[in-house]
Amino acid sequence: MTAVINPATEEVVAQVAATSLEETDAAIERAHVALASWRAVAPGDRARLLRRFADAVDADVENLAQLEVSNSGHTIGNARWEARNVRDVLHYYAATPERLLGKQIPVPGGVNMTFNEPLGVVGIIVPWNFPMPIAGWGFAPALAAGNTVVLKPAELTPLTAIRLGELATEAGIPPGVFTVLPGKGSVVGQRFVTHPAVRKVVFTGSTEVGKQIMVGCADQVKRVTLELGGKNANIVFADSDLEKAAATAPYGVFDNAGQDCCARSRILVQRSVFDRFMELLEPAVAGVVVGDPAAEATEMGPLISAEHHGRVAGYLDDTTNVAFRGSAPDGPGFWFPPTVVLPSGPTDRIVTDEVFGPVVTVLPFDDEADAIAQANDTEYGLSGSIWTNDVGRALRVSRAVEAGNLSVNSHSSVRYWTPFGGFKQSGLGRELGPDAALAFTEVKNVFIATD
Ligand code: TAP
Repeated sequence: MTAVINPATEEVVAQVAATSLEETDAAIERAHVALASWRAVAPGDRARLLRRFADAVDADVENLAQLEVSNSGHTIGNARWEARNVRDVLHYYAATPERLLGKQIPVPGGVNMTFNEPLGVVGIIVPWNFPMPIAGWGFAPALAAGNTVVLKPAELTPLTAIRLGELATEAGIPPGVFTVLPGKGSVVGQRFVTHPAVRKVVFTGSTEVGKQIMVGCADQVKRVTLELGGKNANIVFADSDLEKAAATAPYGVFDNAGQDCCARSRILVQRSVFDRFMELLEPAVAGVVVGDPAAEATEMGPLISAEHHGRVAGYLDDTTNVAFRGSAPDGPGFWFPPTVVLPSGPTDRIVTDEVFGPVVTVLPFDDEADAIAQANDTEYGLSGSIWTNDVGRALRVSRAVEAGNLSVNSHSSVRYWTPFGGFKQSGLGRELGPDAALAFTEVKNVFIATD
């Protein structure tokens, strides 16, 4: 049994049994057996089952949200959004089974057509920072394309995934088609990589573990999608709406206590407006409401664990030039205040590493070329923001920044209608958007002779 801890109170909220290697193998076998009947379900019926799953999630939004608040310390507002995101993503991909269109290709001597065939069993490995949405981005398109799914939540945050598994069953998703397997990465997750019946691994987590997954998958030429770390730039030009850029910057980085691969954790500000930006940023940071995640007004909760708190705190010491900080409660809970750092330069560890906590650095840049160079001076390439009122510059800089998800005059990263994923060491492949289900298929090409 693994104790599940509420990070806001440090109290045990549940005990969850860890799936063993033998139980993992048995679940993968059941998923393998279920494949034949699941892929044979008529497309309209598979769509209907996914919509029923979405409706079951919709009816359970408040329960799922409360579970996430107590398990992950997410604010209640965020947790509701996350549960509704699972519902919406299921509805979006419920449209897929009836639209998995192939092609008819003109060839001499006959007819050539293509089919999008399901891959088989898909193994999904989920991190602790967004337990619900990241699970849904994997299982909804995978199921829609006719695959069966085994899913491993993070050890720290299994409760909402377990509940989603129950809701799938209640909605009529057949046995073996979608199985949630709480347990250790080194046992359950690793078995997804090595078991030959698992034909694709969808991994979201650290770049370090992602590299191991990629190496492991190579052994069986297993398909893999990797959504990894980020160290994203928020580039503020002098010609932008500086008030709006400063007022929103804290929410671009401190949302989910900075435990967000898309957190804009490097603010780059044009030198001519640097001081003014910092004047505007200070009250915005002070205004972030940090506290009990169950309270409706709360904007930021605690870090996920004592261990992670130690890791984040390790980035700051007496020599760190902290410009200013927000507030955080005293007492139990893994609290860390929003923190703004003026680093000595772009090579400081706090500028180059993914801190994955509520810590942001602010550095000046001289011109457009300098901003682009600094933004790209990282091994990561997941997301970023550009603040400017010059539409030409917005497009030029968006095209030049090496990242998968950019927003202009906004900090939005994830919209399920559009592809999501990273450049460079931030990942491999794309989730979400209209083509995501195709990433869970193989193209088969069939020639029929007519002559
Ligand atoms: P990891 O330690 O990499 O863990 C992620 C998941 O992988 C967990 O379920 C973990 O299981 C499992 N795992 C660990 N070792 C494994 C192994 N050897 N084989 C198979 N599975 C294994 O990451 P984390 O600390 O939970 O999450 C934070 C990181 O995720 C950050 O770097 C963040 O940027 C990244 N992230 C990226 C994105 C996107 S979309 N790009 C989204 C969210 C998070 P356990 O629970 O047992 O450790």
